[in-house]
Amino acid sequence: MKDRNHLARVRVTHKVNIIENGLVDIPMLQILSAEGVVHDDSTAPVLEKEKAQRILEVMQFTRILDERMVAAQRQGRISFYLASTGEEAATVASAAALFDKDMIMSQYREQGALAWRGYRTEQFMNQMFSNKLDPNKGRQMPIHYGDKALGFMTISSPLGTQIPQAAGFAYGQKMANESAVTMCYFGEGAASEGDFHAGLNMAAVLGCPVIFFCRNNGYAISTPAEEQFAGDGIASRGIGYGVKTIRVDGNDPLAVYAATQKARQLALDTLQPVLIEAMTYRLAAHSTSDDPSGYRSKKEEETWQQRDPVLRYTRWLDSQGWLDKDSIEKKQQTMREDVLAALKTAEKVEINPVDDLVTDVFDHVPWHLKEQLDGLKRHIKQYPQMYPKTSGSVK
Ligand SMILES: Cc1ncc(C[n+]2csc(CCOP(=O)(O)OP(=O)(O)O)c2C)c(N)n1
Ligand SMILES: [Mg+2]
Repeated sequence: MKDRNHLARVRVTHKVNIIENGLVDIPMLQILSAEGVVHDDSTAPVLEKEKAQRILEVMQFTRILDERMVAAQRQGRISFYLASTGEEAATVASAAALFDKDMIMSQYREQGALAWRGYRTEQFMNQMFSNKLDPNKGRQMPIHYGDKALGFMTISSPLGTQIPQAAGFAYGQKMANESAVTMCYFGEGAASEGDFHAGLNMAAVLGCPVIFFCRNNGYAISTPAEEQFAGDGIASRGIGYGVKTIRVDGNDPLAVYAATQKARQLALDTLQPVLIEAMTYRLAAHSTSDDPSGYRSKKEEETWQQRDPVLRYTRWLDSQGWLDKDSIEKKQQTMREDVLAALKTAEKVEINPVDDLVTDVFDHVPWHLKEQLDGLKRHIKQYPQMYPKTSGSVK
């Protein structure tokens, strides 16, 4: 049996030493300035033209989808939406640095990563309108997307659940000798959940090739980061768990791409997790149920609008001679039209039969669910005008 020595890494001191917050300096990688200029050419990632242009297109698509769906919620067409405005670089550029065979487990504000993977506009719509074409059969709130073919695990509402799941999934990838990693997205607020700590520790101890990607956007609904934790962000926690850690400017697509590319390579080469803390800002409201004017100033928002990742990246693409302004404007117009057309189509598709509420979970529907279903059917029969067959006809 091997002799253990848990003092092996312990240095003895003869003074009372206080280890303070800030002792470990965790800098933030930034490759592009807010003006879209590369600080140091030697650190810029190599990106071919088509991929570089697609990153912009997907960021723009995400922003258009967000604008349109917030409006659709305001018109009463969907019940809920959650925009990622201001965080498009964090999600799109990180997904762009992955391979298709890598698994993605996300929180809920990562529609950019899903769009990068090729989730189609009509798929977004069918999910949000809970219609018959939604693979989740309308059992989830809007924005709880998932797609097996694209390697994107279905989103779940309770915060942090995907973090230990991602550690486990990556462990499976390692056991199966797959040359692939798991990408796990979450917010800095979710990092307060016990699942974050369990997930990171498990991944570090078991050696799981997982990238923990924290979007530190400054808020968990109305709670600012300074009221959530006293430590140096989320990055400092990675070090505590023995997880290799990178802090990156989350509004800089080139830095996010470079950091994720490096993290992926490290995770695969060392069969160890890597934590990325992307410093960004939630320019949007938390969700359509939230009004940020009650807890933050316009001035603060304006400061972050100056750091708009889409604008920063557009300037860089232009400096490369890779920006065709006319075609970009045309493409954006087409995206707006496509989103609107897909929305109109999806809201006309029938919603799922109520029986779907109780199927797929138990082999035989238990009596208490059957009783509730029968009660619901009687109720619907009594008030048919309140329960139209398509969500587009809900008043
Ligand atoms: C276990 C659990 N607690 C509370 C909530 C309610 N809730 C939903 S989102 C959210 C804030 C999460 O903030 P963060 O992780 O920073 O993500 P962001 O919304 O900023 O992208 C909270 C508290 C929840 N969904 N699950
Ligand atoms: Mg947050």
